Amino acid sequence: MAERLRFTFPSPLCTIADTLGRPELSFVDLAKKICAGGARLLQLRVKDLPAREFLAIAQEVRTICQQASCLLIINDRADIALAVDADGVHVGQEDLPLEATRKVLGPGKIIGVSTHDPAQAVAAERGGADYIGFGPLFGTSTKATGYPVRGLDQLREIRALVHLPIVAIGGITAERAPAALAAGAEAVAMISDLVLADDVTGKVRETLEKINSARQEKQRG
Ligand code: TZP
Ligand code: MG
Repeated sequence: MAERLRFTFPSPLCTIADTLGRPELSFVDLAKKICAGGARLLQLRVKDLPAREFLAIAQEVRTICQQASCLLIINDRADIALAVDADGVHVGQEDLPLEATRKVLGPGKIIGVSTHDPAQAVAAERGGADYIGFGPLFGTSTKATGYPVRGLDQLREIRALVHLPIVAIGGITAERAPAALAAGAEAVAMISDLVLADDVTGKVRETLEKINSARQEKQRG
């Protein structure tokens, strides 16, 4: 396989736009609120809608993200990512496999793969993923992953095993984000802590500030 350029996350915060728990919000409004908080990385996660509705939402979110200089990753669907010229796709272990996803998207797009154990992480790296998701890091009620909570020690193990950037996911809050980053994740993905906040924009901003101040404190030693 040809060597790929190393991908780096444009932000340590991977916001996930999923209206789960906020039925009064549209995906487009949610994406606007997230971008207004300074997000530079947004994954659009649309479950349970027909493909053409997902496509229409993705098209609008594409424009919002472009205006905000925010990278757009489409969850699950390589075809939709390609159709709206998103920056990439995030696939799980039950979605189209990595090799087929790369065939659909070509070499120029970012592919992230959800992993839950060392074998999956290594397979994603060998298969040419640009980054991996790892989790569930902490307990979460947002998704029944079928995997036990992994915790910070296993995240450290995965960090030592693969060279790809890692985004930790599952039960991450603004308060817990610095610990996940300190354990070796380059980014943290968050759904409920952001999306269920009364003020989504303020929550994104506050989370970014918490991450930045934890980093500065660490640098000061
Ligand atoms: N994959 C592993 S855990 C999870 C996904 C999609 C849910 C993350 O949601 P939350 O609300 O940030 O725990
Ligand atoms: Mg998926």
